[in-house]
Amino acid sequence: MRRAIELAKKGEGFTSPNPMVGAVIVKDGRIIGEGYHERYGGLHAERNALASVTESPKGAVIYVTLEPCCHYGKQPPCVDAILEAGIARVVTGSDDPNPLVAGKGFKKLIEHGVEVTTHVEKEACDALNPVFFHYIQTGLPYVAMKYAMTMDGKIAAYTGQSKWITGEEARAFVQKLRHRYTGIMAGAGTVLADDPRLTCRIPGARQPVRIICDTRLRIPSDANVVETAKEIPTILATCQADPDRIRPFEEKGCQVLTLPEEDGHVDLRALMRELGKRQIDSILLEGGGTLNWSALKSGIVQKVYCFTAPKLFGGADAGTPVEGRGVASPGEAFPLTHLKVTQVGEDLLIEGEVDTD
Ligand code: AOF
Ligand code: ZN
Repeated sequence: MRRAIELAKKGEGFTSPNPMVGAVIVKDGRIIGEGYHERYGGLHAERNALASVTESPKGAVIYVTLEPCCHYGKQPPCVDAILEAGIARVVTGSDDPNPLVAGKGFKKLIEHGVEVTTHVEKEACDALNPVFFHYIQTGLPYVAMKYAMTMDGKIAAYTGQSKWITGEEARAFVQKLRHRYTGIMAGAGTVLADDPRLTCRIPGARQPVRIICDTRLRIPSDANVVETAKEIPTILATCQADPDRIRPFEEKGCQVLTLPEEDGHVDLRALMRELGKRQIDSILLEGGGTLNWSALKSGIVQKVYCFTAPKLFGGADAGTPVEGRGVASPGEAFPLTHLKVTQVGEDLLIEGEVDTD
């Protein structure tokens, strides 16, 4: 199963909105086939593993990180392929919450006399697909808030300068995140201040869809994200409905979503529903303090990546990662769980999950 997990990871960034899945076929204690889900719409892990066998898989065991599917989607059911191959035993890690599968895969295998063992290395298998599990159950994107700050909690000096807070390795790690997440979201303030491209600069990587929250449509129509919208999709989320204001952006290839207003900003829950409908299953939120607060308060954030640089800026007016009004007392804090701390070059990365219950 650990080998199947390694294989699954090779699909990272290419399978969304479907899961990363790996499979290994074992006969008489030897691996006779391996496969993983390589890209969205392509063969499932199980069928790739069966296609690679070096000898007959009759009577063999298949280890799969996710419950095999039993429905016709872009691909025919894996359960049928497993039965046709004469596999004797199926060992799985995660259950599939997809309503089209959800236990029906196991049921069909058992009905046909296949031995089924579930929840092997379940935690490690589940850790492959938090995005898929969230998206398939809610229809909403999985949102991860990412920021880089100093040890005194500043995301810029008092002049607004922020290049650079973290070192090269941490910045390279962020590039990997941009490959992994389907969308990347920032606010108008970031576009006005830095005119970023918000692209992934790893060769051969997938480019995230860019989502800019701009309540009043303040960004200039010659901003980098607008000028390149024909090559890399750019979605502008705004409360502005005036067609004359929207037209220049649409002419340059941007998709403009006019949404209701909530507390003076774009209604982020409405935006998430629209993005979910467009198959955007995950978003890396690289916002400033205002957008980060709105996102947190509206309950759309699932995860936080906090890069902490070993330096101090000071300054009462220097920006911080989450601003807005904040909570009135420590008891009202947004708690984070499942903490993970790693050193990335000279910086620390603290990851946590937002407790949404
Ligand atoms: C995958 N890859 O390796 C496995 C999946 O439209 P389809 O036919 O590609 O089906 C997608 C569903 O199949 C997906 O939501 C999940 O429930 C199940 N398993 N999907 O893309 C795989 N094993
Ligand atoms: Zn399948």
